[in-house]
Amino acid sequence: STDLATFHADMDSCQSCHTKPIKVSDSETHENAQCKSCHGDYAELANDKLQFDPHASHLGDINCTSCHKGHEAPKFYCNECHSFDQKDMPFSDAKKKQPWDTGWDQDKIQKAIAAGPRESTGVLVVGAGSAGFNASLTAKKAGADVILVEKAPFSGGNSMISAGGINAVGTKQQKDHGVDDSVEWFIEDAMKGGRQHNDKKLVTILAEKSADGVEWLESLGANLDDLKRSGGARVDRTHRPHGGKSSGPEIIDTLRAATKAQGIDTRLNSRVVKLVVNDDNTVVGAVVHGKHSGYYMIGAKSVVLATGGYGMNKEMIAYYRPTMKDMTSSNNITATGDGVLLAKEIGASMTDIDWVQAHPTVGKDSRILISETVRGVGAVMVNKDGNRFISELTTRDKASDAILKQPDQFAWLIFDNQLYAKAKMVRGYDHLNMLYKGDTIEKLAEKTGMKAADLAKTVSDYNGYVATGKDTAFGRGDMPLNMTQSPYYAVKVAPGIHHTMGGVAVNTTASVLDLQSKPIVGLFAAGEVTGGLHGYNRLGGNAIADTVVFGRIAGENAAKYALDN
Ligand code: MEZ
Repeated sequence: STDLATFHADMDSCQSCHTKPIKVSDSETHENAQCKSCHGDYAELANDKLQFDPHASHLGDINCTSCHKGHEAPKFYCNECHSFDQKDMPFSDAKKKQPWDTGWDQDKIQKAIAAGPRESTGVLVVGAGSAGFNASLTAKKAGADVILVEKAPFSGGNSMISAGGINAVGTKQQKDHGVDDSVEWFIEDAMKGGRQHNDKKLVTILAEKSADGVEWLESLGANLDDLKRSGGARVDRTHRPHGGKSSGPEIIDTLRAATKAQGIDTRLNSRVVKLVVNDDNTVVGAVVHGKHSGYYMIGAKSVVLATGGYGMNKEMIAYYRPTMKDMTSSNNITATGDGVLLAKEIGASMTDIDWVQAHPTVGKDSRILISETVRGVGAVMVNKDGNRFISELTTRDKASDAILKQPDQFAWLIFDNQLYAKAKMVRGYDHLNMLYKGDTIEKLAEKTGMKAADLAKTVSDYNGYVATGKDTAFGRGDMPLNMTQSPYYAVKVAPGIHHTMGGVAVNTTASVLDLQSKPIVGLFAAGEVTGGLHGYNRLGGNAIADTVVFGRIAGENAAKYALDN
């Protein structure tokens, strides 16, 4: 046999990968270190002979054992969104089951509770995406002991695959770019985008603390120098890494490294399966299922839920938002709503739980998000005939609704070579064979099936609006590029599930509320698992801002509670 384990054992016994005696931690830390010590890190493994380099991907620096399995066939994580084994259509659907989609052994959970805590900590953070990392780092800085657990074999959550950036007002970047903005405008834009259903107190905190959030990420080493406009924002306030890099891996790699540098006990392959409460419903810990360690209880003074949304939980989507049950999802496979289910079980209240955002531009029949950045940088959106039908910079709910009213319910994003040169992520879509290309507008129409005369008129009209600075057809506010430089490109898009706005009810201290709107003592939450901040529709760039601002607030208050009790 040539499986990885046999191959390595033949070379140098089981100790090629394992300690002696063999003791595998849930994070497979020793094994991953062994992989890198022999094979080098991802930068060293980069192989420019491959069209796609899985070791230099937009996932950042994830564990080797996320894909490579010693004793079984590899499971390539990239194939959760792409299908690199298929030539024609390199996309997967969103319906696959993951190991954590199975039921849990209630007997073993009860036994773990009866046995009492196997260990104790001040703060237990559940979910290692941006909110969880920010909560952990802040709690640790405040002096609390922290354990961070993540069910997946890699950290990063949905934030890791986010592409757009983080919204903030009053930053140095806005000053340097001469952007006039205010906290009031930020609040008004978010409230308008959320159809005035947002919790204004939460929105105000987000706006007021957003610049501090960007500075904090920069202090940890993230680059967020670039600025762009997102849908529903009146000015450029979405902060991104310079050079067109996706913001998710930049932020997550930074947070992951900071967490490691702080020595925070981070456990992968470790799923929280139950919150444990005492007789007065105070949270006193959680039962964890570890891949190698089985069921055990961690006693904790406070718990922070940072488990993300439920955009990849088909049953929850079908239950809460039946009209979207057959839609694809741009989400990471980890977004299965665990926190909502865990909190509900102990009596937490939910806010706007049935509000789910469809992102208007997910690659048609794929799981690949065509970032709002592409429109922000200048792409134009047309229907199957080649006609515009809405401002490209409107909010996502409106854009998605408008696409679904077009013939065949899809749209094209069109752009020229100027945009291709400017927005690095577009080259990624090209590598994935998602782009149609024509040397002239007529050729592009021919390739895509659009009506040549309609498309030519659309482009000519649009170039006129760019020249006068006024879009008299649909009132688009910002038109950074005209469409004059060959070749021309198009990518086919349709709405897909992107963000679950609803979730556990929280107050301004990130405490989870019960059905009487009283804090559940010892329980905090931050990020997409919560509801209220975004109302009925989130603005692009406000999710990462949420995870940073409220992740930090949750971490601070969870630490304070842990240290005081
Ligand atoms: O915040 C987001 O969801 C975002 C900016 C997404 C995107 O289109 O890139």
